[in-house]
Amino acid sequence: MGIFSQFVAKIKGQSTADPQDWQELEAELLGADLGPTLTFEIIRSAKSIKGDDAIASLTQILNSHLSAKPRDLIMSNDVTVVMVVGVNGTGKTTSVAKLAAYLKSSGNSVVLAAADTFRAAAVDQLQTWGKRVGVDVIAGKEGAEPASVAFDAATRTKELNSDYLIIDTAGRLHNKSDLMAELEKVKRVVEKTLAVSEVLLVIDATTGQNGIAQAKIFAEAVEVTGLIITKLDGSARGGVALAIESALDIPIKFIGTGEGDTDFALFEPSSYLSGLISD
Ligand SMILES: Nc1nc2c(ncn2[C@@H]2O[C@H](COP(=O)(O)OP(=O)(O)OP(=O)(O)O)[C@@H](O)[C@H]2O)c(=O)[nH]1
Ligand SMILES: [Mg+2]
Repeated sequence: MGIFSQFVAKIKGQSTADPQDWQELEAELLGADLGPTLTFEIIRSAKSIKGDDAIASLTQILNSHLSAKPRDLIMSNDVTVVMVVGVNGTGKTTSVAKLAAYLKSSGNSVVLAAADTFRAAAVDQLQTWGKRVGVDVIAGKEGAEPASVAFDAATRTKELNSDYLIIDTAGRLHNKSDLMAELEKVKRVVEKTLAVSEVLLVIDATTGQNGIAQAKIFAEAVEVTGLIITKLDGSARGGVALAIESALDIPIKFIGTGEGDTDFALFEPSSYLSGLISD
């Protein structure tokens, strides 16, 4: 059920919403992680809404808070390199595998780089995914520098002339500046061989408003070109997607809706918005 659906149902047939309707909507939006700033802006611009055109008006208002930047993956003439970054446990490795499966299903050759060298299990996890979705995984020795693994992967992928190289990185807390600087280093080193077309930040939809703080700090450390919002399945709190786009103008490119490799899709603003508005 969309976060606006109760509001729309209540004001149907009414000329305008009454004060109690607005209060209820405000509570609903805050509860869905839209955050105070966006909630206030939406309510302010929605004040003129009439019952009979509520859906169209709300769609237009919400749409104006989404990014106008393109949502397709930025392609390179050479191998297209995608780095996947984010805080611990947001779903980076799973999203790397899902993205690989998605690209492979449309006929692309894909190589994965296991640049999360922080834990041995991280490399195993990516290799298991690589086998499952049928793509090669390039890994270094345990404890190797993430930048050196990424560099080797870039060199190999260029030789192989694959279409895509997707680099999995270790989870890191956005307030750890040395770890944030490491991401910039990984990017810089890869770029000795291949341009990095995309840095995709993975945000867990259930982390709520903290997702905005994460996105802000990651975007300061490395040029984030897009977002993957994960765990949108079973989450009534997907409003954080809208809040991040509105605050930072970074386009959401993909969404994750489950643990399987096909639980992944391009972010489609119109279906996202109608999911928020209708029931
Ligand atoms: N329900 C659901 N679970 C997900 C989704 N994406 C990832 N997960 C689960 O979230 C957990 C963490 O996923 P990982 O891909 O290992 O996360 P990570 O960001 O790579 O974690 P670290 O490398 O430890 O930082 C796993 O149990 C995944 O199955 C999703 O879209 N929906
Ligand atoms: Mg991982």
